[in-house]
Amino acid sequence: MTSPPEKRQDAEQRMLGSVPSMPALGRGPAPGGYSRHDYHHPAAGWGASRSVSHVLERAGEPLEGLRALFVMNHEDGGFDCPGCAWPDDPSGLRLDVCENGIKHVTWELAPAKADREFFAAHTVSELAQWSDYDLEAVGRLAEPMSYDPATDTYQPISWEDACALVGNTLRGLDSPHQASFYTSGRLSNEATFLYQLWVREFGTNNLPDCSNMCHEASGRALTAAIGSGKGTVDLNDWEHADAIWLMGDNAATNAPRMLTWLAEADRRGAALVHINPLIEAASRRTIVPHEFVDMATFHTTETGTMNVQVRIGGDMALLRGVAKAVFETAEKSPDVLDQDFIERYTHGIEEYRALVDATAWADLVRDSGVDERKIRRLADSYLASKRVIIAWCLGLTQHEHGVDTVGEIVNLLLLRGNIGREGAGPCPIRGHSNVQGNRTCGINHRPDDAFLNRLAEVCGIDPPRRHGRGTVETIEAMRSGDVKVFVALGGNFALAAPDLPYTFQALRNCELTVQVSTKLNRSHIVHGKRALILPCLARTDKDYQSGGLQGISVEDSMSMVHISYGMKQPASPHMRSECAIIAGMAQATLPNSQTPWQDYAGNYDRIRDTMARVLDGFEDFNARVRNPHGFRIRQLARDRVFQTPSRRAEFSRAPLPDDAHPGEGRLLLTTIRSHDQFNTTIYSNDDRYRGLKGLRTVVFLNEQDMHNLGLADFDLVDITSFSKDGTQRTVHGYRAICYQIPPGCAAGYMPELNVLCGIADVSTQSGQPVTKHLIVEVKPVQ
Ligand SMILES: Nc1nc2c(c(=O)[nH]1)N[C@H]1C(S)=C(S)[C@@H](COP(=O)(O)OP(=O)(O)OC[C@H]3O[C@@H](n4cnc5c(=O)[nH]c(N)nc54)[C@H](O)[C@@H]3O)O[C@H]1N2
Ligand SMILES: Nc1nc2c(c(=O)[nH]1)N[C@H]1C(S)=C(S)[C@@H](COP(=O)(O)OP(=O)(O)OC[C@H]3O[C@@H](n4cnc5c(=O)[nH]c(N)nc54)[C@H](O)[C@@H]3O)O[C@H]1N2
Ligand SMILES: [Mo]
Repeated sequence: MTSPPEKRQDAEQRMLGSVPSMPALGRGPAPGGYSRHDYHHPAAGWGASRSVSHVLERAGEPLEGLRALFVMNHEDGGFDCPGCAWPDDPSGLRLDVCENGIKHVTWELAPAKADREFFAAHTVSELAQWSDYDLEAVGRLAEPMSYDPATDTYQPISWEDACALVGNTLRGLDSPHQASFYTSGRLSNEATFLYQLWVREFGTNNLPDCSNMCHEASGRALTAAIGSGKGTVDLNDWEHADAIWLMGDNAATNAPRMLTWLAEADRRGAALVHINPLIEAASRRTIVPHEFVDMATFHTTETGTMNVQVRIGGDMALLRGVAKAVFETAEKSPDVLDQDFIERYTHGIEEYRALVDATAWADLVRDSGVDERKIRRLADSYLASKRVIIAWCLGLTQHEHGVDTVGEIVNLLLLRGNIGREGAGPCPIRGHSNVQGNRTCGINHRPDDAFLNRLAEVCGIDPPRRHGRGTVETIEAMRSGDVKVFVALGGNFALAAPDLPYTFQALRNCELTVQVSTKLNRSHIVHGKRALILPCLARTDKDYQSGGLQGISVEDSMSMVHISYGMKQPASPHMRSECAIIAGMAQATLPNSQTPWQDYAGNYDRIRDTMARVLDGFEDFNARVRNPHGFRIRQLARDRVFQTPSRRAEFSRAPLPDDAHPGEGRLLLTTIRSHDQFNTTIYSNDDRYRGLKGLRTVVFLNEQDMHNLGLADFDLVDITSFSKDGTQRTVHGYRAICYQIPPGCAAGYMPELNVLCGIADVSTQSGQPVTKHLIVEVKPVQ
């Protein structure tokens, strides 16, 4: 790397879109040609298998890659897919793998080339100019490294010295609240439990996690409404639903194994409703991924019966419109409401009904962007279905009113008793493979007293009671100097967070940043004054401890907990398991601790025994987790036991948001994933189902808006966002693309566009960055 400094400076700035008059750089591979066409093929199928063979080829380990697949998500000795949190098929009949799962697994199987030679050859300033794709493409991290400011390189450090550095720095703080401990949702249940135990024994609840940017709104709304932060349905319910609504979820890309269930639902005549500003691939046709006969004969299955193209942020108005139509019908036919259920199990319907009655159709139509006729059709479909599942993902949560919107989903379900019976219920589609388990096992910056009391009693510690900092609060505190040490168990905080330049500065302010990771990423490049990279085993790696080969457990989107064993030798002998790393850091931090850290790290059964005593639903954990398909954590709300203060399911009564219109000349921008990425990990610059090749620095616009702005496809534009606090941010050199999206709405990719989400752009309801609801102006580059 010998390019002159001023040129190199450009690459970093262009990835942030901050160089005027220059096309921005995306975070994928080096840009080449680009093109766009309409995608008419079914989702999954041969396009998927072609894309998979490219990934395997590029990884250079095709055999390993394939062998891994055949044990993935299988009950005996398999490992849990490190991709999304969609459950495994309990019948075991389906080869439950998908294109994107294969990409994630292959990504983990890389050789450990990020070693001391690599780091000696590249300064951190140089690496800052590399794309995020190039950083991860180096390979797995091989050994612990410590940042040396004198040479601006990472240098090898022993595990003992690394742990001592963490322990000494933490003990040197004035208060434990000056440290913050992040989790990304891949951490196993066992490592999660140890992590929060270390942090709470140390003395803080500063446990931000990726959930603070993901489904926080769902958890809060569900807890208020049904007394549990989780969905109530399982796959058996998916098999018995008469209608499945999919709101704000791009299933073909982000939970592809769901396609199998959507196609089967369609075959038995269930109504499938897709509510999304974009018409996504799962709402068209699919080839069910596991049905190779179908692939060979090119037999496709419908996966969509109705598309409702809601305005960005218009979901709550849409749901309320459906409720209004249901109440209107109930005036003539009261039985369309499940009176028995409502009387026995719910609270607040009269106030809710009055609120809905008082809302004019004109407001509902304007705010949802969907006409009254279509809303009434949706209501007819709802009434025609005995058993309804409403599933949703980020399109609903990353908004100012995410909590209220999820509350409105529950309202609608409650009207017809669509909860706590077969084939019906609320179903948040969780993101990372163990993000739900992380919360179950104690990652929560706002823990409740009951949990802390159990932890205190069983583990003999005195956990802090004061609530800690979530993700955005942590960024602000690092920026102000209130948090001085940042530890991350996985993830890529620097890039996943909002307001990238602000977050970068916050991380750089820290005295020490510690990243426990599998691959090199931006969060190692944007670091504190001192910085550690600690390489850990991944889901596919065999994990040997003093007690022999260890398995870890995870919980999927539908509360199933099962065990997972790695299947290959680690790519480097210096990697450690996450449990071992946490135990090492904990011992160095807490020299007088009574917690048996080394016993825990030596045999995870020991951790599970303790977890069984602390966590509800984990009784007899060690035995039950070894059942062929694990076990389901009992969901009381599934049995109509609602642990709310009223002991009933609560109708929420939130006013409609008044943010439907961003102002003259402005658009609402939502940030989404392409088909070829996993959050901040970018596999290629393509987005197959949206027909786009070779480009990530784009903004999708409605035809009318393109016309008004005088834009043709691929014209360069600048995008300026307007933050809640009155500040503005601009990315330069993006390319406009005409797309089927409602007028006034725009979409582009995360993490590139995270620059546009100001640090103040956080929901007051959930603390989540409102990354699906940014107010922007798009201007052609002159
Ligand atoms: N392959 C792959 N799988 C993944 C991930 C990945 O990056 N790659 N990420 C994982 C994680 S952590 C998560 S949380 C999930 C994310 O899964 P998704 O929620 O599907 O992720 P996004 O791409 O952000 O897509 C949001 C969807 O919501 C729609 N949308 C945007 N705004 C609105 C709105 O206002 N209303 C409605 N109704 N819809 C809207 C978008 O058009 C898009 O279809 O996937 C998980 N699985
Ligand atoms: N604008 C915008 N921003 C968003 C979102 C959005 O929709 N729009 N979505 C948000 C959401 S839903 C989420 S979940 C966050 C994601 O935020 P994160 O979870 O922080 O980010 P990831 O990109 O999933 O993290 C990838 C890194 O995790 C590490 N890793 C992978 N596997 C393992 C493992 O097994 N162990 C350990 N220790 N490390 C591992 C690797 O080093 C890899 O580089 O981003 C959020 N940011
Ligand atoms: Mo997520």
